[in-house]
Amino acid sequence: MFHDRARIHVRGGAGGNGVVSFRREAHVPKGGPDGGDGGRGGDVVLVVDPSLRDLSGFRRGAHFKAKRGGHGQGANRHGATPDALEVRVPAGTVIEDVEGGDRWDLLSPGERAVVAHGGTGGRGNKQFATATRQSPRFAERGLPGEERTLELHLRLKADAGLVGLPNAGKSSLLARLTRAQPKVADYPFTTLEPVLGTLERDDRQLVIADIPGLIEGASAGAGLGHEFLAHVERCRLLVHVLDLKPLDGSDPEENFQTVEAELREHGHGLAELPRLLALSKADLVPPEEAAEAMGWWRNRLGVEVFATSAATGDGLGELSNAIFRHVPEGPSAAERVEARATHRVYRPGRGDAYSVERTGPGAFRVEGERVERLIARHDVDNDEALRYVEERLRALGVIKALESAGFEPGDDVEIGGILFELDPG
Ligand SMILES: Nc1nc2c(ncn2[C@@H]2O[C@H](COP(=O)(O)OP(=O)(O)OP(=O)(O)O)[C@@H](O)[C@H]2O)c(=O)[nH]1
Ligand SMILES: [Mg+2]
Repeated sequence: MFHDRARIHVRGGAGGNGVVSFRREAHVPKGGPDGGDGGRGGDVVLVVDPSLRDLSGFRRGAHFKAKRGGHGQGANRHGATPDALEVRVPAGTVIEDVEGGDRWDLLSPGERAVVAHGGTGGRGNKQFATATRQSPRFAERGLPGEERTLELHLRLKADAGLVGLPNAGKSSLLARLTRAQPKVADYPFTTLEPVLGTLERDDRQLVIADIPGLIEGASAGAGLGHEFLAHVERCRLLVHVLDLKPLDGSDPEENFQTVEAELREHGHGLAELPRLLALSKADLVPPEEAAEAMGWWRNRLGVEVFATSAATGDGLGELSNAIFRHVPEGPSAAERVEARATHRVYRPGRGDAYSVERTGPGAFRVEGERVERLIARHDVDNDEALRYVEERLRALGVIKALESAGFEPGDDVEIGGILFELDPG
């Protein structure tokens, strides 16, 4: 069984807390603040491991949690930041955070993506000392790490893809051309998952993908067509496998059109990929008929055409030479482009923006990432911490915004689920 999908949960480690501490020395009755900062939480990182072939190593709904940062300590000792938690995935894994909109595409061995950042550590009380607040009795808490649900899927890394209708003889060709052993049978939809095989020559290896049969409507999702078509997107060459004389009496020309139409409909450049045409099961027709068909298709398409038989091996040497000729050496254009693009596509709005809303008489709510982070970091039951929070809110313009919304000192304010009485001095 080939697993090309998985869903996992990842969570960065929480940041360590800053600490409240004061220097203690003999002869010094009360030293200054010396509470160290908390360390950052560990990241969760996905790394390409070339020894992995598919996503079968992931249990259903597996969770990956990185370690939390160490807490700060007295004497200005900062908490440690743990190593990232590395999760290994095969090359060609596409990672999507459907909710957040982020997407990473991991192609080559060793490539990495930080999918969940650890939370930042809290600052120790030393950092809050000012001329007017020489002995701060508060410190920041570390922030929770990023948390996401990720959909993983595998895009096959094949150089050439065998495409065609069900029963055309694709798997039989792959089995003869390579050492792969796909299932072959005389009914349609024998192949339900793509199978890869390696075409070998002294100096070069190419990966060939046997794609499950495409049917009319595949580009609109029929018969899992979407997914199969997505698999061939990264191929550099398509070998269209066409039954010379289908047993069901269907017309090869119509069959050819059906498959090509689906490739066009799917988009993503599939229709523009170079093509070879492999007329299959040539042993079932007289040699003259096979030769004639070859000439006819060659004229019509202007591409290289081969009459092949997986039964006798006829035409296979020529076909495999042509595959080598038509697949350029070196990484594919798609790979080069994708490798350069940073894998982050979209980040939901973040930062300093906030909104103020009146939720009832003498009650307000403030929303905004930066403001919520501020509250998460501080214990508002600690008077000194609360006073510090008020200072920051004033500096960020939040107090002004509250006042314009009708706020009066002593009113209730809710930020990030925490309700407190705000009485800025
Ligand atoms: N005589 C003859 N029969 C062949 C040849 N190639 C394939 N067949 C037969 O055609 C049938 C379909 O072959 P497959 O290789 O399973 O076809 P496929 O295109 O992979 O089909 P799906 O996986 O269903 O899409 C099987 O019964 C094969 O034995 C050939 O070269 N000569
Ligand atoms: Mg097959």
